[in-house]
Amino acid sequence: RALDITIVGATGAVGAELIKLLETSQIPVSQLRLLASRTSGGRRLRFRDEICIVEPLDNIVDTKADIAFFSAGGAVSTEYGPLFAAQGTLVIDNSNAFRMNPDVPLLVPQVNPNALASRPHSSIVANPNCSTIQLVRALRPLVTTFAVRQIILTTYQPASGKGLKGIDELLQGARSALRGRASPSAERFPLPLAFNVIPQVGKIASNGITLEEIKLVNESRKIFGLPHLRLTATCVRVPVINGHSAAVYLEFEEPVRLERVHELLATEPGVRLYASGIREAYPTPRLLQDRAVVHVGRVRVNSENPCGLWIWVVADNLQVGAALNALLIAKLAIANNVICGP
Ligand code: A2P
Ligand code: 11C
Repeated sequence: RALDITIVGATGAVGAELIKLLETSQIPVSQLRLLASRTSGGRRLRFRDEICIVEPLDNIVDTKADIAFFSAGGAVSTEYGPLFAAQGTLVIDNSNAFRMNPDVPLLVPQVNPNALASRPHSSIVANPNCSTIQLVRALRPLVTTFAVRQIILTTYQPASGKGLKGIDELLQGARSALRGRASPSAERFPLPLAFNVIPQVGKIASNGITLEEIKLVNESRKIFGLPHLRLTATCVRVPVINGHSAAVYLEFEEPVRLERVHELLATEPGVRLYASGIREAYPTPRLLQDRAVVHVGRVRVNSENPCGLWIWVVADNLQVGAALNALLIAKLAIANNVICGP
């Protein structure tokens, strides 16, 4: 049957991707409700053959739908997510609000689909952080085939991680710098991002680790069901508009054979491998061609340690890392018959 779908945060960077992906998906939609802040109330957005009028979230009384996608930040999800869920709506939440709640599946359909075998009691399913999604999708065949001793990575995260305003701040900063003007003050980032590299994504805790670095560890452990997985990261903001990159070092218990790694990555659904004899060069965020897959290149064994492997992972954070994963969660929920609430 056709579904009633709500998108909270419909005017944002992830919301816009979600509307585009939903439009071309096979999901039958009887009603699409688009919600955002008061400033966007009355905006008109096209969906398939219809024009939808954006409504302010805080005007909403009726929170019943088959599925509500939330992508308006943690505070909005915390306040409104449970209200929608209490009405029988399946909430697919893109924020950090519920991810580590034991009654909320943290789902990457290509990696841990069984986490949504039945409807969660909370009626909420969490979409992981964008940098986690591309990481676990690239690591899945390696982590499930070999014994991993530890994983060390550095991420290179773009302005779009901070939404449309983040992209705007980068572009404005770049324009000012090119005109020889003083940089506008940083609002979305800790420092001006244009022509800069900032080793901080999210708040820094008292132990010196940032929130983004903590999310990568905790979320990867939950998704893989490996609570003791040894993973550590440095997350860096770079002046790129869109597309996360990560340099990932894996150390295994045994020496690793490059041909076997190639085989595993080349046959992993939704992963595109760049390796000699398979595809030339390596992926970069600006020039990504297929934005629906995870791109892996620079695959090499550590010449100083045969148990060590480096890979370079790039993906569209708004699509693979957010909207597409949310849509695939919805498709899995439909296929598993867990849409209907109490
Ligand atoms: P709006 O565009 O009206 O501000 P982004 O991540 O690109 O910054 O987008 C954030 C999304 O979340 C936007 O759709 C934004 O709406 C929405 N949003 C932000 N704050 C609220 C709020 N308090 N209530 C509802 N939607 C919100
Ligand atoms: C960033 N990864 O690049 C963040 C954005 O927990 O969903 C996504 C935050 C989250 O700033």
